[in-house]
Amino acid sequence: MRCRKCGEKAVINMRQHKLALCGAHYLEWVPVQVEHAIKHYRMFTRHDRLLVAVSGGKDSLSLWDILTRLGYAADGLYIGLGIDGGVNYSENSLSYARAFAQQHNLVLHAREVKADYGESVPELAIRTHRGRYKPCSVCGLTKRHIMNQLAQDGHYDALITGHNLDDEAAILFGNTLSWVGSYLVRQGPVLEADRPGLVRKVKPLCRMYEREMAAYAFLRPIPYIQDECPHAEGSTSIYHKELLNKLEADSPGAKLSFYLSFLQAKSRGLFSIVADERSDLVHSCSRCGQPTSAPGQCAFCRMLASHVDAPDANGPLDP
Ligand code: Q46
Ligand code: ZN
Ligand code: ZN
Repeated sequence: MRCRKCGEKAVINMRQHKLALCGAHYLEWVPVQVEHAIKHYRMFTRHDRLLVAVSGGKDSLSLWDILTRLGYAADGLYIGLGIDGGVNYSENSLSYARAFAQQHNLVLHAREVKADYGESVPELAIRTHRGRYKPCSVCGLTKRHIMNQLAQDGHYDALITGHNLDDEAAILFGNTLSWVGSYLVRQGPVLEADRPGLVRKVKPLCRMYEREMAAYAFLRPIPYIQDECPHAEGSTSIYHKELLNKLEADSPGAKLSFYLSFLQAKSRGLFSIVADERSDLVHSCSRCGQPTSAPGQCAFCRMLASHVDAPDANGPLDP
């Protein structure tokens, strides 16, 4: 297989794009694709201050790298969850994020859930009975809360996450299986700050396959934590990713078309009734001021204060 641009030996063949490229041309091609998504979905401009949520993994560090290469002003935010899992997961992931920031002379805000709230994510999950063995629901709630708070306090124009196409297609697949309209209507490359206290959220990698991001990190090269979070094992979203990979293997481009067709249907008004219903759901948490869909405290503050299970009223199925 030869590079389409220069005829050298190709290092990646993207059947979904009918495109094979050598290492040098691939490293040029990826930022062009990301820039295209940023412009197409009107995500942000070079005048905006951006905050990238970095986990130490390949997607978020590659995204930070690409934004920096493209000339965007992006600081990083790392959230220490206090997850060990026998592989020192949180500590190791922080050291990859720190090393990247240092190497590129970038600002990294590092927050520790335990230092800020007295308990790590696994400890919160056990105390609040929201997942003794799987702290993912507590984790998602906590990360959303801290990311939004820090982006607001730091006056950032947008919060950037490294969700790739595989993540987005799996979330969409899960949301479609249960047909939760309010989740579907809020899923997309841009989540506008349409409620007081909510920071704009964007996903510039939403059209990039996970495999493409792994190849980018490998070729740059960007050292990143190879271990998955130990709690990811056996999760529904991984199962959905596997199903979609089978579909993709038989029908290259199926994941991309599943996601893009959804966005197209949404832009044509498929979920407009659900969107109208949500416009009434505007409340501010009485404790932290962040938006919530019910009067009183938000799901995060209720979780901190109580031992009782509380439904997450804050957002879509988004890890
Ligand atoms: S970090 Fe947190 Fe994920 Fe680990 S505990 Fe679950 S949600 S799996 S993206
Ligand atoms: Zn080439
Ligand atoms: Zn609150």
